[in-house]
Amino acid sequence: MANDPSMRDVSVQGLGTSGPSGARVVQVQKSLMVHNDGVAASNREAFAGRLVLNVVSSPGSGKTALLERTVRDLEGELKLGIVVGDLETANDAERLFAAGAPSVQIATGTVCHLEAEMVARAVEQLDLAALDVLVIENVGNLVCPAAWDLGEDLRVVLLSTTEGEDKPLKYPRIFKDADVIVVNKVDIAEVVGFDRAKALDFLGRVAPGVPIFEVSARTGVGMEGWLDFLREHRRAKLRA
Ligand SMILES: Nc1nc2c(ncn2[C@@H]2O[C@H](COP(=O)(O)OP(=O)(O)OP(=O)(O)O)[C@@H](O)[C@H]2O)c(=O)[nH]1
Ligand SMILES: [Mg+2]
Repeated sequence: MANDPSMRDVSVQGLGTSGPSGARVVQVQKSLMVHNDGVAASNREAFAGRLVLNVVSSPGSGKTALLERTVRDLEGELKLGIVVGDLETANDAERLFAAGAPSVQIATGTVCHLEAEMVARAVEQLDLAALDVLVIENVGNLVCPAAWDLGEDLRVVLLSTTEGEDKPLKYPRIFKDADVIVVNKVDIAEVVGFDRAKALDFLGRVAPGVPIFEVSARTGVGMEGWLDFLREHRRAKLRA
């Protein structure tokens, strides 16, 4: 957790017992964010010409499952490359590679989000010129990734039906910053008692006007709208 902004406060304060710790904490956090924003801007330049997604959600809501299906559904049409962050294991990169996408795993150790520099280093292992879409699957967390620009065009936020409808109200920052929201696991919505109307109402309040796709990464229900959204944004990126 040492690189999460809020946790950085805690750890720096713990060390700074002999000075004006408050001022120094702000300085450290600010310089980290300024540095990150600078690297994110150069990522954006380096990634030019391809659509770049930053996919965020709580652990287990189906980021990798959605991406596996997206890669398979777009095979032969759009070439996706994936950078994926987790605290440990290369499981997700292996799944995504098996689905057909070149994939790079970042093991963040104790850090609960990806930073622009981590992504820049990971992308060196991809043949960027061969990709139409670069996807960054962030570490599963509804809080930490919010502040960190990675150089993406679109921030994709997932909410799964198993998490409860109130998550957009409890974790508004991440939903507020979304460019698109995917509600996943609609195949089991009924059995887990998911109140769809309530969820859409809460999402609409926190992220008004943001497009929402309701899908099942498992069965494929609802995927067409999501895929069309990607196609359209890919075209817009090329025009720009
Ligand atoms: N029923 C159902 N299960 C799903 C769906 N999508 C994903 N799952 C299951 O949910 C679990 C977690 O899916 P992942 O794709 O690993 O979730 P994730 O968000 O990538 O998880 P982290 O990377 O650990 O944050 C797995 O058991 C998936 O099979 C879905 O649409 N319906
Ligand atoms: Mg995953």
